[in-house]
Amino acid sequence: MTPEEILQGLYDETLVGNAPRVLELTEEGLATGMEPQTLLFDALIPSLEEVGARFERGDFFVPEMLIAGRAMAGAMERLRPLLAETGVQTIGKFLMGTVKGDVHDIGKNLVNIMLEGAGFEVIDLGVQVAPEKFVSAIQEHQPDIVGFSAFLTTTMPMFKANMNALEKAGLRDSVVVMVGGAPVTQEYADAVGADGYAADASATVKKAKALLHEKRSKVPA
Ligand code: B12
Repeated sequence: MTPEEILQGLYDETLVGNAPRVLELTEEGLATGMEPQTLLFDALIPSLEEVGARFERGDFFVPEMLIAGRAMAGAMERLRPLLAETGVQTIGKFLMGTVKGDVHDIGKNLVNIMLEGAGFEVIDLGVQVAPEKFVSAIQEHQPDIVGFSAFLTTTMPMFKANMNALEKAGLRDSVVVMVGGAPVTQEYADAVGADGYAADASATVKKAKALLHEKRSKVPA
């Protein structure tokens, strides 16, 4: 198969949620020397975008979304070590979780992989993370940055709930807060008082590094 055929196949088979075939095509792409990033950004992610568009139009329902998501996640597990392959030293600690009420984790997992690739130590709390769980994990792990991921307009308000919980626990000044997820915007991030927002995984890495630099250059009072 040509690289174009592999990308088209990955796109089509992710769309219909054919997980075994998606994994086979991922293997085949890698075996022919294609970059893991190419498989991800030129086929897998565009396919999930199309899944979302079809769901919005009413052509797809939750089960279709679920099997497409699973097919994508299977390929991502295969690509994870390749994307995260790095010789660099740990540059900072990043605590990440999807907010309470929300089970979307593909975007979050991708961000984690890219952060690991850039040298961050990532602690992933998973999905449906309640404010008090973020608080106790921050106390336990003392991360430089905490990230809240939300994919629904109905769960985005959890950002504010999390921020309030951090304030109450006296942790707000000790940790940098980043927010993200499909419906999140810079305006929304500003409105809840987050320190940073990024629209995708590579922008997250850039922003996280910049915020870390800023944090470390601040002289403690
Ligand atoms: C797959 C999927 C599902 C799967 C999730 C599987 C999983 N394990 O994640 C399942 C089937 C479970 C699901 C369920 C639902 N879903 Co859904 N889902 C999607 C879909 C198709 C893809 C999401 C995805 O993974 N994209 C791929 C990643 C790579 O995308 P990404 O957003 O670009 O992620 C990047 C950024 O957001 C950013 N980022 C992410 N997290 C973070 C965190 C930080 C700190 C930072 C800085 C950056 C960052 O970096 C990521 C990587 O580049 C989207 C449609 C879409 N296009 O977003 C709908 C979508 C998010 N779902 C939607 C809905 C409505 C639902 C349901 C309510 C449906 C229902 N009626 O039950 C339920 C809710 C369940 C719940 N309580 O959470 C809507 C949300 C609408 C809204 N505005 O609120 C969407 C937008 C579909 C649509 N177009 O209507 N869903």
